[in-house]
Amino acid sequence: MADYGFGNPEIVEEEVDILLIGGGMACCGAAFEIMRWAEGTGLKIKLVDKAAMDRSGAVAQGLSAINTYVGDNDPSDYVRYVRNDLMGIIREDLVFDVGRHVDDSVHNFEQWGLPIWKQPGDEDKTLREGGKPVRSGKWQIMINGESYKWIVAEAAKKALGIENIQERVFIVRMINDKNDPTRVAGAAGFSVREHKLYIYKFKACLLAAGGAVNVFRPRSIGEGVGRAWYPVWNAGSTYAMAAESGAEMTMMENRFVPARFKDGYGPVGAWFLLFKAQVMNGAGEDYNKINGHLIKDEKRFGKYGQGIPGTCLRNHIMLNEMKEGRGPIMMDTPTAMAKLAEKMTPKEVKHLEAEAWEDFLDMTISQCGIWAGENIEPDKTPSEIMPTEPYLLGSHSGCAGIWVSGPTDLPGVPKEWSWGYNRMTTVKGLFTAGDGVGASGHKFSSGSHAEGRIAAKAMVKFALDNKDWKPELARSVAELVEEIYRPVKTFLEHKDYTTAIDINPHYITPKMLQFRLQKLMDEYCAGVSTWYQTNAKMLEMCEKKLEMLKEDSLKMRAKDLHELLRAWENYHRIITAECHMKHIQFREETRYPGFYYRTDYNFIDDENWKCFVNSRYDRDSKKWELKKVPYVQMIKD
Ligand code: SFD
Ligand code: AMP
Repeated sequence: MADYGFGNPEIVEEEVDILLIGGGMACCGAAFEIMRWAEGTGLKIKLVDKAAMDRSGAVAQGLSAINTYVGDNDPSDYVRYVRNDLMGIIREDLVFDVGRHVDDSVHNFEQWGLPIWKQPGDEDKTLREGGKPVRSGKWQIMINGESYKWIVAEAAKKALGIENIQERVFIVRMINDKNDPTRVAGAAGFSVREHKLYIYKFKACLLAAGGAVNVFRPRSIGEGVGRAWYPVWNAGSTYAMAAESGAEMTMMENRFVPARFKDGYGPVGAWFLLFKAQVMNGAGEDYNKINGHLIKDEKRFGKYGQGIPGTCLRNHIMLNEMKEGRGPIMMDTPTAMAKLAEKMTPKEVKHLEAEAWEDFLDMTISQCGIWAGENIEPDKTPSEIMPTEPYLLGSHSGCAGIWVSGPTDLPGVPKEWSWGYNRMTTVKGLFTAGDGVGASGHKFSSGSHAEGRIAAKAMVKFALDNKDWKPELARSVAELVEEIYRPVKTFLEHKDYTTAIDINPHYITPKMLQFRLQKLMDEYCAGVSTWYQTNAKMLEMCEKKLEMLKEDSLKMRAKDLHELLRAWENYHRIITAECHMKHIQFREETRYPGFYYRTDYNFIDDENWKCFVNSRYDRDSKKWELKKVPYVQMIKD
């Protein structure tokens, strides 16, 4: 074996029955649930997270709201809300399944110590005991959530056992079975702290490594780079590894472009829903009132602009204002706070001011940094709002992801949507949840946790049904080491060619490659610099440039473990980006105005495109196949 400079990595091989990949909301849900079904079966279960579970994933900084709590509402209504927000195309079986299970996760969070705001008089009652939460919206409830992830991770660790958890191992490759290429049998990754390569064999795994961030050029520059809304350490691993192992992807054309407090990326939900703040254009006008009619244009937006506008359509109205030169868009925080304060005592007003800060201190601390740095007091000065760069995700207000098997007990669902094990992908033994599951957005933190639990139960069944099956890896250890350490080898072979370590004709640094990916996605695949617009010709250019980038990515260098991590994150981003681009290219309409526009088909075309778009990647030929899959409505309007 080649010598990688800091010696060959130590190889750690381990066989388990079930591997949970990721330590975020979905995997914490799975870890908590799985022991209830695996108890006494002798199944060996392990969780690997790239980071430390207490603060890993999207909930790292905490959250201020739980965006999915059904409570007194009806799960069918939840389906209607998600369908409306995601422009008519969702897997209603999956969404309903989340809706009927999500509250139990929320009740558990409270039991484990998460403070949930209650209505006056109900402060001492838990939700389970019938305590009424403070709702910011119909589906959202307010929490004091700085320690949300700690609390959820603690319960997961306790249930699974600390000895079954491996932190700081970055999984980079799924490995199919030697005898059955339609089946997954293992995963490989490396420690981001030690010089060790891990190879796991298993019967089933939950691939729930979050969504994809930093695929597009971010608005942040210079020292601000690294500030994004969604978690920068989720680099598309879920989508790329699933696609490379042959899993069918769905709705990867979808993305989420959140309107956020500019530069700090502070979420707007609490301000819109709880504080009832209005946004205005640069002239101080309520542009939603003046120009809200734009989305009523039936020729362009069909029936979708007639009711409550979905998230992308709200963006559309905002983008119009900016493009017409009527920016900046401002959130009128002073008026909202003054209105709320009208009926408050001075003490209550002080509390309200504290809440305004705490909303961000609990979830997006950098927003407080911006306020402090720019002398903004939200009760006195409005704050600028702007749509961010695109993110790919399946759990928040987007629905990119993997095509999975659904529950079997719901009426009106096509038989072919369920192939035995809930949340299993089209690859045998490969399950997913949270951001991984496509066509089923608006799960948020709570729904992702619940979905992890749903998958856990099905995985135990799968592992027991396959008790005597032995995984055999299609790839040898030597091949895997060679592939995974390629960036290190490239560096060592060529590092002495020049005197400047970062400049070398034989290699490219992961940082530079990332800039290149982001630039081309931004400029050709509907990023911020083209106002989220693209067309067939631009996509053709994008495709060519991505192909070349893919070739050049084999020349990424890694001078240390940190760069090896960065290099592999980029591989995952590139496959994810390619999938996103292919889907946008295939769908010849503009299904999500405000998230992206196909300017050559700048309208919603229900007649031809009210359907899922699914794709499959062939790792050997490096080709994608795309197809339409009929949408089926399960819940009546
Ligand atoms: O304010 C590997 N989210 C919100 N949800 C809510 O319920 N309320 C809110 O208030 C929400 N808002 C919000 C949210 C997220 C963020 C970043 C902000 C604000 C600033 C969304 C939820 O957080 C989100 O839906 C869930 O967390 C999704 O769960 P999941 O499990 O799909 O992803 P994860 O939690 O990010 O975990 C991913 C894990 O994978 C690990 N990982 N491990 C091994 N190998 C690899 N290759 C890996 N790659 C990643 C990560 O370390 C992590 O553990 S608001 O905007 O609306
Ligand atoms: P956000 O903070 O933007 O991530 O949103 C949090 C929650 O509030 C999500 O469930 C959003 O769909 C919802 N939300 C945010 N802004 C609005 C709005 N203007 N109208 C209705 N719902 C919103």
